[in-house]
Amino acid sequence: MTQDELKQAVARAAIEYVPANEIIGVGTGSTANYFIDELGKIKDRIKGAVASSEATAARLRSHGIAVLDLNDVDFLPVYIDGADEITADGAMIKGGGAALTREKIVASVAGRFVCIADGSKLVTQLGAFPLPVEVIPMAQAAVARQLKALGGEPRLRMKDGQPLITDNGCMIIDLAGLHIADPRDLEARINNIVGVVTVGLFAQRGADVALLGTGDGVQKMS
Ligand code: ABF
Repeated sequence: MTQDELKQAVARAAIEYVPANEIIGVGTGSTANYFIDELGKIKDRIKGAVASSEATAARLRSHGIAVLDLNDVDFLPVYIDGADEITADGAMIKGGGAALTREKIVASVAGRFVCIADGSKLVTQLGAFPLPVEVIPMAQAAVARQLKALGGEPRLRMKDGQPLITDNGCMIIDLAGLHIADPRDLEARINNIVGVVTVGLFAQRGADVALLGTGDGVQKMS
């Protein structure tokens, strides 16, 4: 199976985690897009969704799914999203799609985080994927210096020759060369750097369930 077919398979499998007549949280990225397309087929079974990015909001609306403001929702039974890397205990690196801040916010309100990914995302140790860190633009150089002191190689994420600007008006530093033995500790340390908005380590609150697409079918980790 191709990587896209694996992503489609886990997206279909994730539908069984969508409770009827509820509002759910929806992630960002190509796997999340396949999930949104599947959600469109059962849109009458749900009340609506809270999106983790403008791109996800647009895709949900294109299927006729109501997109709600998180401030109008007290609780989400489930949040379904992809990841760039995930370990067997559910710790993730996220943010390759530049949506890490809203992803972390929506996930924080959800009762259960269901990660959907092709099997290539499963790793024994996080860090091969450069760690995204969303920063306030005026602080990006100062934050980069402090991230370098942590042992990584910081690179400002660019798009069309300019620094990428997120949905929140911020920039992203990708921190390469890390070998993350203690994701929870590193998440806390980077969170404490002045000027950091969000670090793309989802370890203090990781995935409760992971659906991984493999050649042998969808494998469930929980
Ligand atoms: C999103 O899913 C991001 O946090 C992460 O970077 C992305 C993974 O992208 P894809 O599903 O396209 O592999 O949640």
